[in-house]
Amino acid sequence: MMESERIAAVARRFAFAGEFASAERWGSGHIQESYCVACREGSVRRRYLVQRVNRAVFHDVPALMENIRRVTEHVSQRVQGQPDAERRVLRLVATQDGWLWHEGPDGACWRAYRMIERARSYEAVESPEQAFAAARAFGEFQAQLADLPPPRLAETIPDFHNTPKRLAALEQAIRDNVAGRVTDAQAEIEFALARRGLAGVLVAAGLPERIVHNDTKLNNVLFDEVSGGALCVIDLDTVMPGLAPCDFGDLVRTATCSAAEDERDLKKVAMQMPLFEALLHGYVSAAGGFLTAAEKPLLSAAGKVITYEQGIRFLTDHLAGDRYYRVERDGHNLDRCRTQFALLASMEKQEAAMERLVQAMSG
Ligand code: GN1
Ligand code: MG
Repeated sequence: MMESERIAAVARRFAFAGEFASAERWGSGHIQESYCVACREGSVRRRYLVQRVNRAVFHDVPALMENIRRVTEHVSQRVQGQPDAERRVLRLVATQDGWLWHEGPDGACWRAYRMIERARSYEAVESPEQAFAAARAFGEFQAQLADLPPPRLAETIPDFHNTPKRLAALEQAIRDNVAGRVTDAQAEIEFALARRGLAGVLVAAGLPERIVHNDTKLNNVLFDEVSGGALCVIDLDTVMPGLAPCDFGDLVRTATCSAAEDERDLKKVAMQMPLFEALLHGYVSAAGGFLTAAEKPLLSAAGKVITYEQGIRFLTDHLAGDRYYRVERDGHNLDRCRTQFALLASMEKQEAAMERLVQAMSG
């Protein structure tokens, strides 16, 4: 079956308004497979985001979808009454039979969201104002979920930001050397192992558990195409119990650097202090009210830890033969790892300045 026919068949299972018109590949995620589906009803055209859930990564689809249902319904109540409320949260669309996902005959699981129109995301940050807005959006998201009623959300990927376990997985991948790539990645392996001390900085700090997003890449914020303001955060697959500084750290990783995550020219990779400052102020403007005295000081180290962890994850996947992240070229995960480690080295050089900003803000 042609891809478009396959997506059309999936789309027809969902309670979309109108007739299927077209489908195209969408977005730049490394894990899920996304399509933009357009439907037509008379002269009205509506678009939906249809995603195939990667079951190799998300083992418990019912638990994943129940998390997302609870989170989106809760945030939707919280934004009610705000201008443009329907564009401030993702909303699932159920199947014709009322299910939150559709399982195809081939075992593939699909889900659908309403498309948030006149909105876009960015792969690289364009201004301090944008960094501020992205960080504020993730801080607001944490604040909106602070009073989510029990039960505890499911852990869709256990130990997701458990950096010591990520390090242990790297060490295992080095021992297994299944793809025979260890020799060529020696420099990166040494870089990683020389910084083992970073792994425990967040997880061993005794921080409170909160509901966090866990994948706060800059490209997981939607901005209004006209005003440029942040509308909402997307990619809710890893929203689960976790640590607030991890969310801030992943923002620092992705929004202080204007080079792409897989940039091969490492000279372009640097942590830019004005962007760090904008992120810090944006995040604290929304989250400052609930962050504790244990969490706040860790905002200076969070970027380093998460950048380190992400470098380790890319390196591990490279050594394992590219089984987790989607790759588009040979050595893609190694390139991504190098970018992370170059960014981490840049953060190490600017550590004292980052600490000063955080102290000034907490004091
Ligand atoms: C993956 O799917 P995407 O691109 O939003 C990954 C994140 C990584 C990120 C690195 C479930 O996110 O944890 O930080 O790639 N998501 C999962 O770009 O592993
Ligand atoms: Mg994403």
